[in-house]
Amino acid sequence: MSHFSGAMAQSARIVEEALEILLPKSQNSETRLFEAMRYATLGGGKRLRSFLVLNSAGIFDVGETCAARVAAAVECVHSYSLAHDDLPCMDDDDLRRGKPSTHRQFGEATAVLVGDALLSVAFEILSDAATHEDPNVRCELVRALALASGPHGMVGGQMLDLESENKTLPVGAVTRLQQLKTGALIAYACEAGAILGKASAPHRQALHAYAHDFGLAFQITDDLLDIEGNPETLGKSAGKDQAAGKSTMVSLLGVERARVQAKILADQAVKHLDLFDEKADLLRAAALFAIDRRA
Ligand code: GRG
Repeated sequence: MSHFSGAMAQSARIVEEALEILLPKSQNSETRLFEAMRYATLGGGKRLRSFLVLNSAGIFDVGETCAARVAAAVECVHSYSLAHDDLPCMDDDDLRRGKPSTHRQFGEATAVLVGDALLSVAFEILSDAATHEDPNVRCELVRALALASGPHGMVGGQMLDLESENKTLPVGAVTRLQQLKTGALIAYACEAGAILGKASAPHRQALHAYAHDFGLAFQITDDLLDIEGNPETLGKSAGKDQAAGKSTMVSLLGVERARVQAKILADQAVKHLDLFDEKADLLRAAALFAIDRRA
């Protein structure tokens, strides 16, 4: 196992443990909801956003417990978005992380509630004093996640995505859609470390710029995998974008130019980290992982 994949696996273990403790578990009347929340969130996924939180926090020597709580909150929002995105009224997917999607396992109404509940739990985690002793830091973490996940971020991007079916969008519009739908939460994951560490403005801006290019490179790779990937390795269906008539960087530029564009963005992302020392090496490696991954 390479140093990078070992570090990814370690991040996944840290956030899995945090989520195991933070997600509700009980024998009372809400048992089915709790079970479905745990099904949607635990035991799967690359935990890339957690990796970004833990390693951006690592640059500023933030304690692992605080960073793990923020990573868990980000994974709650991410898992909610996947559970809702898989619903028949959205992307209508039966498979997620190699197992039946949440609504296929628990029914549509429960999957809607799972998403709603996970979003609330994310803010419950961030606003708890255990996440950071300084209430201003907690408030900033909450506000930044609200912006990244709401109408000015992920949900806004999802709306643009739904409206883009069977339309050819210009490259600029596709870039904006992807920045909102996928990029905003990835950017939050990178900036959260800087918020926790009360980083200087230039350090924060550098992480923001890294996340911007990282997010676009990650999304172009997702679009390439949708065309070229194997559903067994992906753990989800492939060919969805083409079937829905969606404009992606791959449909607009073609496979080869899209691949070149993803590499340019990943290299640019790494360049933005120049003002950090070797503590940012795993973030540098993550930018290359974002474009070389198979799932
Ligand atoms: C329904 C509000 C709402 C938002 C949905 C994130 C999203 C917006 C939809 C997911 C659909 C999708 C395939 C988006 C492309 C990029 C992406 C977010 C892929 C999934 O993220 P990974 O690859 O997943 O990090 P794992 O399973 O590894 O966590």
